[in-house]
Amino acid sequence: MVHPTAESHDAIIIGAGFAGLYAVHALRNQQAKDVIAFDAAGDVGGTWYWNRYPGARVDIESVHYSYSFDEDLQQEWHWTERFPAQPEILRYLEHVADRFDLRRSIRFNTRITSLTWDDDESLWTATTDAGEVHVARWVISGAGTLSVPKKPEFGGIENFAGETYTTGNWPHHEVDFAGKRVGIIGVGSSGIQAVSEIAKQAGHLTVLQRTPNYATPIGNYATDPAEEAAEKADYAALREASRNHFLGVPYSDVQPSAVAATLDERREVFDDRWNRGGFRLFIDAYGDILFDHEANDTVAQYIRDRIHERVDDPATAELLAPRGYPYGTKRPPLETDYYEAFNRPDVDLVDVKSNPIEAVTEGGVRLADGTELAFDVLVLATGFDACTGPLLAMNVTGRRGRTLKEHWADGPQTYLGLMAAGFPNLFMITGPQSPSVLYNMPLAIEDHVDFSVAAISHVEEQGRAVIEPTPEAEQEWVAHTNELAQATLLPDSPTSWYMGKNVPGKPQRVLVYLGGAPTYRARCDEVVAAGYEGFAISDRHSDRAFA
Ligand code: NA7
Repeated sequence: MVHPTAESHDAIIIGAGFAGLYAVHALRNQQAKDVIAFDAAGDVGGTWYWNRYPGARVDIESVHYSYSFDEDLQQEWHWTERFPAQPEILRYLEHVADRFDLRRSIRFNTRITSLTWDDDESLWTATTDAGEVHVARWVISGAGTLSVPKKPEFGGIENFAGETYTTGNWPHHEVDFAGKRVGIIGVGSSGIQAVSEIAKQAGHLTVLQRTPNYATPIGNYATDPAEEAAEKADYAALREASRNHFLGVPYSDVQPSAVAATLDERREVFDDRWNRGGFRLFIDAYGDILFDHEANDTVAQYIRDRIHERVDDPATAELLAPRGYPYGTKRPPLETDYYEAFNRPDVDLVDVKSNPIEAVTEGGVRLADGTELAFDVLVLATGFDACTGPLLAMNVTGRRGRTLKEHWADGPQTYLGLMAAGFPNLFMITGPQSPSVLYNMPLAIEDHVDFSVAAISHVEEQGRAVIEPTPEAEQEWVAHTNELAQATLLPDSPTSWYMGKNVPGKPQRVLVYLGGAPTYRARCDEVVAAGYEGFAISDRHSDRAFA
């Protein structure tokens, strides 16, 4: 039974980042639906609202990492840098919210605490931490992929007498590092970006590293007006090329095989991609890097050599040089002067793999061998409960009282990474087992929102009310995504969040679709062309009637 004080809408949208904002626009402005969106943040931005740490910067050129849905928007907006920093991306999203009048449909500072499907009414009921109740036929979750910070395995943070900051939940006020002893835990993308900046500001910086990372130069530069004009002259073609690329960027120089190339040829290709920056070394060098150990070894050794060139102290360089897992199987970070930071006399590197962090103490951090590291400021760059965490945090209950937590007890189960069997009318934008973080996010989001909006229209045009994947289609998709992962080197990484391995106790199953964005998009198109193959479309009240 619907709650007596519930507010009723056509659709509930979760989040006000790239996904939630576009979903509000697509459903409300383009489809004239009554929508309400929620975000725990005080304003729009999603990831770019929370991740305000020093050095936070996008890893894909913003000319590509931006919305494509509105030609005037993409023509008029000007990026000042090739890879802009967080404040500029946030300004862009604020501009989008203003331009399309989105804020009036969004409740900020409001978190969804439960989402429950009503089998009889075929409606979702959402409760919020403000005690409100909302019902809607449709739910679009733009809750994000990297929005729930991981709880550190070590205890004692509450005992620390100094200041503690988490990269994924950074305060709005300026943090003053001057003259302070700063400790940073974690050298993923966030930690590596933060180290370069904090090193310049802190009295002393200690970097606590567990697994060294294959970080490569981002190659950022101020926007070149001629390059910008050329890109805007045919933006549509650029977007088309992005959508037809594995990672959603218009790179076109990938060579077939590192193994087949000679040493000199490889060196030339690696130097070129290294110098051009971004993800070119990862995705635009050789096609076999993610699939073949021998190919991967060539680029891994190249990166280690470059690290040794940049770090003065050979022992520090060796500690920073990753070994024992393939390049690209953990998300490769991009950096600016990261390795040079360790040439400063006021920056230290501590290996917490051989000597793990035991606990945070009143004065700093205690390691397993009893060493006490004294800090005034502690920065946690320890990562996220990726992909599944944000959805599970909403306490979702589907058909017949089955929770998403139960459904995903052995790892995520979805169809197309977009919906789960038994959770009707709930669209998970860039959900687990979709290309998501391995596809340029704004484009991945637009594709998913467009698919969801089209599916809603399709159901309604038929005079029906419910769409959900069949269990069989879901099982096939899970098997397919696992098979794709097994064909890559990804399972070889001991700690990769792509595989759910960074969070103790998390089921280890691949969280992303590894067939590449073009194959994925083609599959989605086939599904639609075949009349939403793999989905059951039914009427309200009825249990199920296949379309
Ligand atoms: P990541 O990439 O998950 O990195 C987290 C880092 O924190 C990584 O170096 C971890 O080491 C380290 N970590 C986590 N727990 C510990 C403990 N207990 N002790 C020592 N070190 C620890 O998160 P990021 O925020 O940097 O990046 C996430 C994504 O955001 C990024 O990939 C982009 O897509 C944007 P480990 O590797 O587990 O040994």
